[in-house]
Amino acid sequence: MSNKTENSTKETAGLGRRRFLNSAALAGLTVGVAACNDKPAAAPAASGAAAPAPAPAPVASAAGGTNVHLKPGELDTYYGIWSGGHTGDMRILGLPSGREIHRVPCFVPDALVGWGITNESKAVMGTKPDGSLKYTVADTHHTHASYKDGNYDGRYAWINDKINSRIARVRLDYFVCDKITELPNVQGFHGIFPDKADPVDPAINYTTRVFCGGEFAIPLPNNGQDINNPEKYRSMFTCVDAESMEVRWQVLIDGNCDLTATSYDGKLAATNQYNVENGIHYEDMMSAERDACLFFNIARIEEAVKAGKFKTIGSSKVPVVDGTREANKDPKTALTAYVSVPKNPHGVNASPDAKYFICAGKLSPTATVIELAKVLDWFDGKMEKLDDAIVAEVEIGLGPLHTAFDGRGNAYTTLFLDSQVVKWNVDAAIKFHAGDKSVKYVVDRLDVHYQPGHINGSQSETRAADGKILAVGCKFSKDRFLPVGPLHPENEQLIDISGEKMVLLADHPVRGEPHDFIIFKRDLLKPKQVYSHDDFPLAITDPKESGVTRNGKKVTVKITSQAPAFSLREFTVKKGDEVTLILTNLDKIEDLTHGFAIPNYNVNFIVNPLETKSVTFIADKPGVFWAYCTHFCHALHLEMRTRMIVEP
Ligand code: RUQ
Ligand code: CUA
Ligand code: CA
Repeated sequence: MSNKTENSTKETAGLGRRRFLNSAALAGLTVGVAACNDKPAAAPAASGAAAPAPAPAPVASAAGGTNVHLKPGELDTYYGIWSGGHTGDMRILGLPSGREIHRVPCFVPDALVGWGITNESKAVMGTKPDGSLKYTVADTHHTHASYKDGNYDGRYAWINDKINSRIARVRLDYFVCDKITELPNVQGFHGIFPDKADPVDPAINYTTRVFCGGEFAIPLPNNGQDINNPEKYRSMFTCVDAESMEVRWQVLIDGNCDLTATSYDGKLAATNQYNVENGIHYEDMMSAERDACLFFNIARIEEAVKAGKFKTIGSSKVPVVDGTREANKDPKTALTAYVSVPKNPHGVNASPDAKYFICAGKLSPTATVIELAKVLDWFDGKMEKLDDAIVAEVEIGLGPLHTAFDGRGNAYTTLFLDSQVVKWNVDAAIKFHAGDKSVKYVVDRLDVHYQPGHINGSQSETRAADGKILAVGCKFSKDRFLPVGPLHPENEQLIDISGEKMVLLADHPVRGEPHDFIIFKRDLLKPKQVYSHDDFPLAITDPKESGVTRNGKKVTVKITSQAPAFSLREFTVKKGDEVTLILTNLDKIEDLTHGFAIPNYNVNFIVNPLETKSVTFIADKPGVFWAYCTHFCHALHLEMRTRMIVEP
């Protein structure tokens, strides 16, 4: 493998270690992390020029003037949408302050909202035949929002659950999850990215598809056959309809999917692959010197589906087209194109000028710049060698993972092993790669704390990248916060990128493990703060409709809330009844939320202004149960209760 070396003298000192990692990537990875863990964090690691300097004191206001300390009452200028990691939710931050404003439960129950407790949320989450939740764990990694004209349009955001291969959609008007789809025949659903335009119809300049990368290869169908036949294991790339959330089609591939990116013209989607080896064992996945960035020709895939050139797998009705290497040798008809990328790459990111996808090398200290126009040329039969689409492959540092952009031609890549963010100029890297070794493409390096994974800049993944701030998800926080036992928070750091040099602005502890996030201007969202009464089929319009109706053992209880009282002071059911309780909040004032909890019945949920929710439970315990308002709403909040009487 011939990696170009960059020519700055600072870099040369570190090259020995870089080369070592290059040739012995696996060993280097282990050594790198261990070295960092063994040392007191503020002490420079023994890695020559790349040694992290002692942590600088946070700078409140950088050269660019980004002030992270907002005055009381002052609002942030950006929304951040964060993946919640193991909590299976989406977190909403204000930036640059870094304050967490809201959490949107998606995959995992949430006791405040009643997510996983109310009938409406259970219907979104999915239940077993007995009515209990199908899943109660999740692992969210990536979140991205819908586009129009190359910028966020504020309609939706999507988030993945890697454990159970689910994709959730969040409405950005109410900040609620409204749909969850489980992908068929896929394990380890990892990368996710909405398209930004239709590949054929230019009038559709907004998101209509969401692409999902399947990371783990499994026997297809995974029903106990082919367990001992690893050559039969396959991964798939999945397209989900942005509106219906139905799975539109899947592509059977060689190797695996990791992260996902989409082009601004809608023609291409791609996933980086770290396992072109199709390895089942750990070591096998690192045997090849080069893996791939796998491109999908969306228009051709959809033509093939239309023409019936697909199969289905197991009980799934989803059309599956053949994207394997063998079936796609002829560029003129190929659905897929495997551009080679050095050893086990991570992250693939689209530059805001719409020209390039950039893959980070992970086990190779390089970034690979792939020109999209050239990939399209290959599909059109105008370019013979697919790898000629690689316009730069340059050394940037150890363990590169993800890349963000400032809209001024610079890329910012996290270096996991170096615990740094490296700022590099894409055009300069292309010139260097083309042979002009006098070009300095590395602009700046900044130590971060520690081992960064994801990175994203304000508006970075849009045509409107504004180059103001950068957030970095550091996987280890070590000494940066008060110790709280063995589990350390992660450290999300904020960086000012408005000037030539990056300036570290702030540390924020986060619960593990957010992974990915996006940052965009606040005026792109127009959230609604009061529901529309008509949006709820079960809504109660008049408090007079409140009461208990019985149909055999099925009992419906209708209640309304208006501060500071529930419409029913008490209601009576019988032991053994199946009770469905419907609560409409008739308060229509912003910020007037009520809660409803029933002791010993495991019920708690909130109703926001003009919202209706319902719960169903068996009244299996006789007695008196004071159902009460759990959300402080009024001076008489504590008095806001109703007596549920369960007759023996
Ligand atoms: S991955 S640290 Cu799940 Cu987003 Cu790259
Ligand atoms: Cu209603 Cu508290
Ligand atoms: Ca590999």
